[in-house]
Amino acid sequence: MSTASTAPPSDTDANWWRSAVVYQVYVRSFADSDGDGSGDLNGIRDRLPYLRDLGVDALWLTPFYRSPMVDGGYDVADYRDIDPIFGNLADFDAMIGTAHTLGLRIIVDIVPNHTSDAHPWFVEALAAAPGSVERERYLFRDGRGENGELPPNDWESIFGGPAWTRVPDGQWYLHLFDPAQPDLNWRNPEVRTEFEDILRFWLDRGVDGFRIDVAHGMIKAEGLPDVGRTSADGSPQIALLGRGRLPYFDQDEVHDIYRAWRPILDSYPGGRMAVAEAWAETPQRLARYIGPDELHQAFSFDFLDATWSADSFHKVIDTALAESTIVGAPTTWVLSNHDKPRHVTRYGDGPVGLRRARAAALLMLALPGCAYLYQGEELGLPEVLDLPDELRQDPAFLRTGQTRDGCRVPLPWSGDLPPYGFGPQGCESSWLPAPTTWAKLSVAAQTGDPASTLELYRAALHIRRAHPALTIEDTGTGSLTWLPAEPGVLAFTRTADAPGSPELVCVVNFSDAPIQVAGYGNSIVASAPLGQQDGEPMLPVDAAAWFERPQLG
Ligand code: TEU
Repeated sequence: MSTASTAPPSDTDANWWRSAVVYQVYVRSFADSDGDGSGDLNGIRDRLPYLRDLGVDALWLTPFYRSPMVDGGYDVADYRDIDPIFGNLADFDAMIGTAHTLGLRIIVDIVPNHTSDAHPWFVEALAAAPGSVERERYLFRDGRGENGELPPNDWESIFGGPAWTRVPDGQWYLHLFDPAQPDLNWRNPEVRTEFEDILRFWLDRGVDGFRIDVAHGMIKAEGLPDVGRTSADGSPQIALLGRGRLPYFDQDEVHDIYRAWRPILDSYPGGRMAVAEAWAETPQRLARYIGPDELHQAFSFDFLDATWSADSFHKVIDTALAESTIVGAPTTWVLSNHDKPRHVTRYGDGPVGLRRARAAALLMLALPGCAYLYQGEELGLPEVLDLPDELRQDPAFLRTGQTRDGCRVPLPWSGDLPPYGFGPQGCESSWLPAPTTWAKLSVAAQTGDPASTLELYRAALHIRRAHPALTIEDTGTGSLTWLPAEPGVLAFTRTADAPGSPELVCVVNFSDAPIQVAGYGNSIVASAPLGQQDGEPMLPVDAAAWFERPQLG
C-alpha cells in the first residue's frame, strides 16, 4: 500500500508542523469535479497547484468518510471508506500522492466521540438487548421516572434539546450532538482498539496528521452525574463550553487515550502529528492536550473569539504563548473554521470587516507557531447571512437556529455567475448557493490584482516561508518581543536565531487614528496602503504591516 508517491514531502523534517500554515478544506464546498454540486477529492486534487502557489504547507480535510451527511460528514458510518459523493479510496490515494509530489501534507479529520446511527455497530446495538456487548460500545442507560420515561440525566445536546433519545425497548442512548450521532463508550477497550486501528489505516495510506474532532469529549464522568443546570434555568449548558466544567467534557482520563495514540504516530516516519479540537475551562487545561507525550497542537479558540481590540488580542496571545512554552509545543492560531461565522463578518462585515480581517491575517501570520486558514478567508469571503431557511442543512440550525451553513458556501473560482466555476463547465448549481454578488471575489478575479485579499495572502505567505525570523527551528516554540506602543496599537518583533539576519516587526493599528511607523524599518507587506504625514509613513486605522530592519545590538 505505501508507495513512493505517498511518502511525505520530507522525511527528515519531523518538526514541520511547528511553524506550518495549514489550509482547512471543507471538502463539500471546495471544488466539484463531477458536476453533482458537491465538492470532492478529485476537485481537491485538481486545485492542489492553487494551494501550492498560495504558499501553504498542509491541508486539513474535513470528513470524507461514508456518511448519511446528517452533520456534514461528522456522522461517520465507515471510518475506512470514502463517501461516494466525495469519490473513492483510489481517488484519495491519487490526491495524497499529488499533494506530496507538490510538497503539501495532508491532515485528515478523525471523529472518535461518536459514530453515525448508520454505523454497523449502532445498528447492531439497536438490534441487541439491554446489557449486551453490542450496547456496551455506546452509552445506553435506563431512564429515570416511574417507568423510565425520563432521560437518565439532565445533559443537553450541543445542537439543542436533551442529549438522550429513547429506543423502542425503553432504554436511552447518549448523543452529545444530533440523535444521529450516538456517543461511543470510550471506557470499553474494544472502542480504543478499533480507533487505534483506524489511525493506522490512514497512516499506512500516507496521511501526515489528524484533526481530532471533539477531542475533549470522549470520556464522561463516572456515573454520568447531572450538570445541575439546564436551558430552563436561563442559559443552555453549552454556554459553559470553554468556560466551565461539564461532566461530559475535558475529563482527566481522556488524556490516557492520547498517551496511547502518540506512540502510534511516532512509530511512523516524517513527523505525523495530531491537532485537537478541544475546549477546556482554562488555557491551562487546554495546554494539557499538547506536549511530547500527547498531541502536537490544540487550536487556540480564544484567539478566534478575541474581539477587535489591541487589549483583547494582546491578552490572548500572551496567555496562549505562555501555556505553550510550558508544554514545549508551539501555539496553534486560527481565525475561522466551518463552525463559526467568517471573521470578515465577525469584525463588522462590509468594508470595515474586510479591512480588519486583512489586518488580522498579517497579525496571525507573524505570530510564532502554526496558523490554520479556513478556505475562502484568502478571498476575504464574508459570512452568507441570507441563505433561505429551506436550503440550510446544518442540524444545529434545524434544532436551535444556530447557523453554520453561511461559512460553508462553495468557493468562487471564476466567472460571473454562481456557482463561479465551482463545478465543471456547464454546471449550474452547488449544494448551497453562492451569492450573486461574489463574482469580484473569485480566485480568477483577484489573481494579479495587487490590492486583492488573495494577493495579500500570497505575499504574506511567501514572506513567511522565506523569512528566517518567522520560522521555528527544530524543536522550539518560537517567541516574540512586544515593542512599546501607544494605546490601541500592537507592535512586536520576531528575531531569527541566525546572527545578522534581519528582524521582522509586525504593527497592527486597532486605534481610531493613523499612527506613525517611521521607526520600524522598511515596510515589506501591508494590509492597506501606508499614508504619509510630514514625509513620514503612517499606518491607517484597522490596518497591519510588516517591516524589516537589522537586528539591534
Ligand atoms: O464541533 C464541536 C463543537 O463543539 C462545536 O464547534 C460545535 O459544532 C458548535 O459549537 C455547535 O454549533 C465539531 C465539528 O467541528 C462540528 O462541525 C461538528 O458538528 C461537531 O464536532 C460534531 O461532530
